[in-house]
Amino acid sequence: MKRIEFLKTLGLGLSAGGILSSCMGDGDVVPVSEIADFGNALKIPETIYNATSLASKSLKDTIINGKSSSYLGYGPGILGPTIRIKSGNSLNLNFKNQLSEHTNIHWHGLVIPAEMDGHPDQMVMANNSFDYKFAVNQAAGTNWYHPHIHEITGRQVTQGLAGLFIVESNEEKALNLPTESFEIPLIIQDKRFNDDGTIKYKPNMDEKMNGYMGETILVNGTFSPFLKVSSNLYRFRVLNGSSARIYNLALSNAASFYIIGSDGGILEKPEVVSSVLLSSGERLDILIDFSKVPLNSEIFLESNQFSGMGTAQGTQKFKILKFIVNKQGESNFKVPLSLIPIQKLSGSTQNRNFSLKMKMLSLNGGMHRINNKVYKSGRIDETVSLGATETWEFDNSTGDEPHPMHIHGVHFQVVARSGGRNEIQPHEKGWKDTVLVAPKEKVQVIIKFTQKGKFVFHCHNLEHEDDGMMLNFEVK
Ligand SMILES: [Cu+2]
Repeated sequence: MKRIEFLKTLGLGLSAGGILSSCMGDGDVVPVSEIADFGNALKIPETIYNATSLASKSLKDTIINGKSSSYLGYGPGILGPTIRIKSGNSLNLNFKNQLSEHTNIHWHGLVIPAEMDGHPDQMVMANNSFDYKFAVNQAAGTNWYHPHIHEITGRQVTQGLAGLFIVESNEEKALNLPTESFEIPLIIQDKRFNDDGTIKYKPNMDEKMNGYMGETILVNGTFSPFLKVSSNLYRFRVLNGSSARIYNLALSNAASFYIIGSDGGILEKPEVVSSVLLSSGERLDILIDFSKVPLNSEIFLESNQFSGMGTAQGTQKFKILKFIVNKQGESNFKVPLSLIPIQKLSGSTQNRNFSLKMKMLSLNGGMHRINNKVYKSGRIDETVSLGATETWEFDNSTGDEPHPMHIHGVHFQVVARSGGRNEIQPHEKGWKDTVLVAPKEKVQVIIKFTQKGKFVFHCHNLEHEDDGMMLNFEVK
C-alpha cells in the first residue's frame, strides 16, 4: 500500500496542509526561491592545518537580507573552518562546548577509534570541553564534521554547526591537482528563514517523514553567491550538508565535468559526467574546466530536475552558485588521465540485510526504522569481528523515500544496486561512507572493519536519523 493510501486508511490524511499535503506527490515540497540575484561573493571558510582548538557557539552573522542574526557555528561565522591534515599525522584538538545545551563532534568519513568518533552517547555538556585526539591514517579525501546527538542532530546542523575536514597525502600531491585559489570548498545547504533572519527549524509530522527542506540555498553559508574564476581548471570539494534535500548537480552550459573523488578518497580515474545526484552527507571532489569558456560569461552550478526519489525531491530545477569567468587562464593544471589505484575489497565472510521501512502507527517518533527497530542507545544491534570483511545490504525495495545510509568507523565499496537505478554510479566507484538507497532499490556494500568499539550506522536524512533510523554495531 502506498503511504498516502495507508494514511487515508488511518484517517490521518484529512487535515489540509498537514500530513496529506506532503504525501500527495511532487509539487508539495517547499520550493526553492528563485528570486536570488547571485550578488554575494562566495564566502570561503578559513583553512586551519592540524587545528588544536574548536568551540561550538552561538554567534552573529549576516546571511540574508542584510540582517545580523544569531546562528550556531564553530566561529567566527556560521559553519566552521576547514581543518586540513596530512595522513599520518595526529589531530589533538580541544573542543569547547559554549552552547547552552549538549553537543559533540562526529568526524564524518574519518576511520578513527570509537571513543573519538562522536557516538551519540559521547556528549559534551554545556560549558564543558573534550579533547579529540586521534591519528589520521587514511587516503586523501574530503570529510566533514558535525554534531551527532540523537534527536537534535538535524537542528544543530541546520542551525550552522558543520565544517570540512580534508585529508592530504603525498600520493594525492603527486597528481598536481588544482590547489590554492583553484581549489574551492562548496558546502551546499538549504535553509528556511524567519523574518528576523534567523534559521527556522521546526519540522512538523510530514517534514519528519520527508525530511526538512528549505526554500533558500546557501553555499558556505552564503546566500545567493557568485564566484569569480579565471579560464582554468578548478577543483571543487563539494559537500551536501543539507538535512534532507538531494541535488542533481550540473552546469548551466550543460558542460561535462570530472568526478575525481567521493566520500572516502580519490577515484582510480576521472569520471566524466554532465550531472550527478548528491544526497545528504555525501561528498564529491570534482574538476571543472573553464578554459574553453569565453571571458565574461556566467555559468551556474545548478540542480536539475530528477525523478525516482520519492515525493519530496527533484521536482524543480534551480540555481545554486554563479561562476563569473572574468580572467584569462593563469595556471597549467590539467585533468590527470589516471588517479590513485583502489584495492577492491573481497573475502566477505558474512552477509547482513537491513530493511528500511516505515511504521506509520508510531506517531510520537520512531516512524523510520531499520529492521523494524528504532534507535536505542544502550542496545547493541549487530556484533562484528574486528578485521572481518562483510557485505551489508540496505533494502529499500518497499519504500517510497530515499535513504542515504551512512556507516561510522569504516569506508566501504558499493558492489551492487538493483531494483531502481540498477547500477553503481560514477562517484560510487571509490571508497564511500554514505550511499544513497533510492526507493525500490537494494544496495550492497562491502566493508572491512578495522576499528574496535561501538559505532552507529543510520540514515543521513537528519530527520529520519533523529526519528530513530539508526542502529548500534559493536566491533570486537
Ligand atoms: Cu532516511
